[in-house]
Order: sequence, then structure tokens, then C-alpha cells
Amino acid sequence: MTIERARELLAKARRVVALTGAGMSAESGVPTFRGLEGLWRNYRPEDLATPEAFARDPQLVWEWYEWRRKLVRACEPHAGHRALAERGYTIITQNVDGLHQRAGSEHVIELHGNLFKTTETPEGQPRPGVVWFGELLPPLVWEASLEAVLSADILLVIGTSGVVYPAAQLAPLARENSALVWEFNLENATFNGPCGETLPKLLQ
Ligand code: BJW
Repeated sequence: MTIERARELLAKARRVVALTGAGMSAESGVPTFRGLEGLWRNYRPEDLATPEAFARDPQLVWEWYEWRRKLVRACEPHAGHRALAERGYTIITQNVDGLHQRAGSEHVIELHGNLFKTTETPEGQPRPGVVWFGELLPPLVWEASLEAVLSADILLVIGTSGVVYPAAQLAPLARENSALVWEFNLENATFNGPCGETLPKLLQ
């Protein structure tokens, strides 16, 4: 796909939606989940982002979230976040860092919650306001993301490994619905390279 052809198609599209993952925030300095830099004190995120880990050692899990909140507070959205915000696209994000909102995006569907929110366990114990492995996504959030994907002519899939369900169902669903699906990733994508460079190049 050439940039010129992609721009033509974007100009004709009625609705463009972006689905983002951890690679979207990588150039802002937020570690991805499945990269080596995702490790914290030798724990893999998969071992900490679960209800079982929290039940076993809430203090450890809270420390990890505190560390991440601090890290994210020191990060800024990059040119890719800003390019999406300037276009006013609806964003469905797997990220919990709030960087799309800080870049000015107004329609952001947070599939996996938010690092800066707290909810309660069924027992009334405070816990991070995010969706862990084995937990259901909030039904209204999932419905909103289905509605957005099914109304899109073009779905931009940015910086995600696409291995975590149900988010991983969204791109195939868009394809079945005859939308164009363009991937932005470091390699093997429609647009190869860091999205902080490829998105502004395409959208500005
Ligand atoms: C760049 C870049 C740059 C780098 N520019 N690109 C077997 C089959 C199917 C499903 C399951 C299964 N076993 C279990 C499940 C269910 C499970 C699941 O999908 N597991 C898979 C791992 C197999 N899913 C769930 O449990 C979900 N709930 C659910 O399904 O409920 C029903 C159910 C109930 C009970 C039992 C079974 C099912 C909930 C999933 C919640 C995920 N939560 C997390 C943590 C959130 C909180 C927190 O942050 O602490 O969400 S896990 C983590 O992964 C986080 C992310 O949002 C998510 C996705 O990761 P993402 O964003 O794709 O990041 P990476 O790191 O994987 O990829 C980064 C990409 O960017 C890479 O491709 C890089 O190349 C690229 N990149 N720099 C562009 N500059």
C-alpha cells in the first residue's frame, strides 16, 4: 500500500476507527507487554495481571501498578497519538495509560480499563481498575467497540501483537464486514516501522 493510495482511500472513507495496543505507547516510553522490556523485577506481566496473583499477593500487584502509574505520569503522547487525535478518529484501545486522551482524542473506548482508576473486588477490597486475564470485559465497553468496528470502512490496527482475546477478534470481524484493515507494526505490517513515524506521515 503506498502512502498516496492510502490517503485517497482515507479521504473517501465515511468512518475510520483505530484499534491500538502497547506498541502505540512504546515510543512514549511505556514498555510493551511481550517485549523483554515488559519485565518488572523478573515477573512477566502475564503472572501479575491476574485475579489469582492479586488474591495471592495484593501488595506485590499494587506495587507493580504504582510503578507503572509513576512511569506513565512521566511519559508524554507522541506525534502518532496526536495525528489520530487531530483526525478525530474513534479509538478502541487495549492500553490502560490514558495517552490517547492526553493527546486530545475524545472518543476513546478503553477495552482493558485504566491504570489510574480503582474498583472493588466482590469482597469490597480496592483493586486496580483494569481487566485481568480470565476476566470479562465490561459488556457496555465491548458493545461499543463492536459498534465502532462494524461501522468502520477502514480499521487501523496499531502496535498490537493481536494475541489477546477478545480484542483479537475485532480485526477479523472488520474484514468479514468488508472494511479495509491496515496494520501498523515494526515489521510484517501494511505500514512497517515505529507508529510515531508512520502515522504522522500518513495522516498529516
Ligand atoms: C510497535 C512498536 C512501535 C512495538 N510501533 N508497533 C486460549 C485461546 C483464546 C483465548 C484464551 C485462551 N486462554 C485464555 C484466553 C483468554 C485470554 C487470552 O486472550 N489469552 C491469550 C494470551 C491466549 N483473555 C482473557 O482472559 C480476556 N478475558 C476473557 O477472554 O474473558 C472470557 C474468559 C473468561 C475466563 C476464561 C477464559 C476466557 C481478558 C484479557 C485482559 C488482558 N489484560 C491485559 C492487562 C491489562 C491490565 C494491565 O495493563 O495491567 O491487557 S494483558 C495485556 O495484553 C494487556 C494488553 O492490553 C494486552 C494486549 O497486548 P498488546 O497491546 O497487543 O501488547 P504486546 O506487547 O503483546 O504487543 C505489542 C506490539 O506492538 C508488538 O506486535 C510489537 O511488535 C509492536 N510494537 N513497538 C508500532 N513503536
